[in-house]
Amino acid sequence: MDEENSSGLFETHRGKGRKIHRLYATTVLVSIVWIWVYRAMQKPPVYGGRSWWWMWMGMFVAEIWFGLYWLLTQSVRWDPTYRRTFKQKLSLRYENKLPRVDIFVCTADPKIEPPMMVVSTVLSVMAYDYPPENLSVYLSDDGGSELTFYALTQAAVFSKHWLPYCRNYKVEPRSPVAYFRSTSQPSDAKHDHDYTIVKKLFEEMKDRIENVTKNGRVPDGLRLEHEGFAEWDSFTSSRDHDAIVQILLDHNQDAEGHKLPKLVYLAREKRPEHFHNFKAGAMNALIRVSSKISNGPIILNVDCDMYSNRSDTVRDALCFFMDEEKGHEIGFVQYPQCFENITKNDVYGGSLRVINEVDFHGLDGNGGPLYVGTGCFHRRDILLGKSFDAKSRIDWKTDNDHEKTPENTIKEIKSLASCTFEIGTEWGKEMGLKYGCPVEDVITGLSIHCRGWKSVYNNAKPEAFLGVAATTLDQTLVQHKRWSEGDLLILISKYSPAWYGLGKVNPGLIMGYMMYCLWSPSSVPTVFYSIVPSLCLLKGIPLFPTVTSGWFLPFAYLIVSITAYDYLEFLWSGGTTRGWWNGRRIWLYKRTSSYLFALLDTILGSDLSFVISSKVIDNDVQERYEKEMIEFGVSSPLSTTVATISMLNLVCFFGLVIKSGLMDSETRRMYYETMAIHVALCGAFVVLNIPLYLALFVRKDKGKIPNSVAVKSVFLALFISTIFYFL
Ligand SMILES: *[C@@H]1O[C@H](CO)[C@@H](O)[C@H](O)[C@H]1NC(C)=O
Ligand SMILES: *[C@@H]1O[C@H](CO)[C@@H](O)[C@H](O)[C@H]1NC(C)=O
Ligand SMILES: CC(=O)N[C@H]1CO[C@H](CO)[C@@H](O)[C@@H]1O
Repeated sequence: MDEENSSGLFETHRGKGRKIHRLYATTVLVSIVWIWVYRAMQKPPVYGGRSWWWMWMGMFVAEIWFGLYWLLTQSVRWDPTYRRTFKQKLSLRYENKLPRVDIFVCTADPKIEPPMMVVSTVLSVMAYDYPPENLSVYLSDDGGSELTFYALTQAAVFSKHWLPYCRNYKVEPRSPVAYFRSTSQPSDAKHDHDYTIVKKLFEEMKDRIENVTKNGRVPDGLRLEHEGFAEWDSFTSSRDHDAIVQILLDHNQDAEGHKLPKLVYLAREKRPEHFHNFKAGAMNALIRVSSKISNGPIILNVDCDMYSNRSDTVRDALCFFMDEEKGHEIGFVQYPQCFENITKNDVYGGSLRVINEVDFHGLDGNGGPLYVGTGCFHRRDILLGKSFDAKSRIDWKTDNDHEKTPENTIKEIKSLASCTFEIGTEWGKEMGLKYGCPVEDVITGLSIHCRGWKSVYNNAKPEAFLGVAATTLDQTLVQHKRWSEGDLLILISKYSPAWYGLGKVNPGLIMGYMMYCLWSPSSVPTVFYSIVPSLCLLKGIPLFPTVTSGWFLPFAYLIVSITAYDYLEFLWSGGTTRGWWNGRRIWLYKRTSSYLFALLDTILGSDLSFVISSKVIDNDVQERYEKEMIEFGVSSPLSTTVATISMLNLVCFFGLVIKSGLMDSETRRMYYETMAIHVALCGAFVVLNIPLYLALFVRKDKGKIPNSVAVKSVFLALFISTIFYFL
């Protein structure tokens, strides 16, 4: 279908090859059931005069878990859906009636999120190809930092030159940092002249901001430049201060006399005795404050490290909301989380490749992707708690009355951002983002789905938003611990997809949510499977069928076909072979450490680590990252667990080599036949972990495994295997 012939503003395709996939999935399901039957019918192994039934049961439970979990993953592979928008048509029909759009950027700490990065993101969204009188950009600064405020005042000045430059030369991307990093001097004389001027202004701004950031305070001389700094006179600390609201640009004019978007700085009130609910609290304050300033019916939410890489993204999203036929059902439009810092073979699996290219398209087919907290457009009324009503449609043509924004004094606006405003209201419950969960965005998205709305996933290329991915192993593991813990908390909360969603949303979508909610419980069977079969090699206790038995078939088929499928899917999603292999390693590390600790923390109610992953890293870490060497570096319970499990497999592997060396050839042949799957599993773990062994025994750089972790893991591995051997 091309743009002319279809009537809507977007079109939807179903994925290809669904029949073949379903056939394949059926064969996998048969093998899974076959294995269950094997476990149920066969007797546990007897060794040394004892029955090892507990191991057998453990394997059985793990295989039941993996089988059921595999079924969940099929929900997102059953009916993948792809979207395409028609921005030209939007322009033809609605160019003069486009709605107001409010953009929320959230930052929390100037040390972890450098002000220069934050303002670059702000500038990228201010420069959208969209009528500026309908665009308002809000920066919420939970750090309440005058450094960030200073950076924003500088960005406001620079925007007067940057926006006309972007408009005149249609530059992409519109984050100045990304633009000047990726482009060279233009050849056209006039463009070249303007490029040089803008680049100089940019470098000067950057120097000023970085100088102030480095000094950690704004010098008195510079404070006089903007009256807004007076707000910091009564400031005690980032956790104890009044609300600060500053309208830095109120549709002022740029250097060429065109209007600029509104630009607002907000630091909500903070008091030590009031809990602030992290980002959800900031978002809710932004929703209220913006309702008195611009009150755009569409809200875009981006993280401060995710700049916009495409200037037509707002128009793109509006094609969904303003579609005459389907638009009124759509609650939010989610864009993928993409990263610019991914190395070729993606050592930390940070690109979320399969999630972006497979899972989310599948979720879209089942009623909509999750809200992931960044790169997401919402309708304001839906965020405020509105339920779906098939009869109610928005008439965008009339809902664009600028005069409706009431004139409020700043004092009234500030009261909306106070600590006490929400007391006794539905904010955080039925209104705005939900509180009480580390992944507030996912649970908010779920409640929107439960109120009857659909969401859509728009994965158009080039990528619309680009962020910074984790560049050390520890950051990766900590980040996944937080995600998996948050998802588990959703599962056991009042808003669990398992009971709250039941009957309200498509069962396929419930399965999709469950896939993420069950990340952390999956750690237990994975840990069991990655330790016990290897340990059994030491004694020769067979937990799997021998090669010559018919029961061997389903195991062999599953191991080969699932690995091949996974590999092909990764390549299809745009990855490399090494990238896939690296991804398998990180998958194992995440499952055996992040997810396990998330589970323990949830059960014990402890908090082993709640850390915001830092976006600043030093030079030699960056260098090793670019060389794709895994950065172990720090000693933490997470890395110790990873190292111990890997060492245990290495010990078992050596045990096997020694043991089989002492056998005569006939016994050895028998042994390998009965223990074939054990040998394959243990061998695969050892090969997968080669980079870890190198980091443990060979590497000398700072990113190697610290000695304390090395000693602990080697000792623990030897201890566990010795105990088991004499058990
Ligand atoms: C950086 O800050 C210092 C101290 O405030 C000041 O003396 C210096 O001139 C500044 N440098 C630039 C390039 O702005
Ligand atoms: C960002 O946008 C540019 C220009 O449209 C495009 O060439 C580039 O591929 C995009 N970056 C990524 C990482 O997709
Ligand atoms: C924080 C960080 O690692 N930034 C890097 C992201 O990737 C670009 C290009 O590959 C580097 O220039 C940045 O330093």
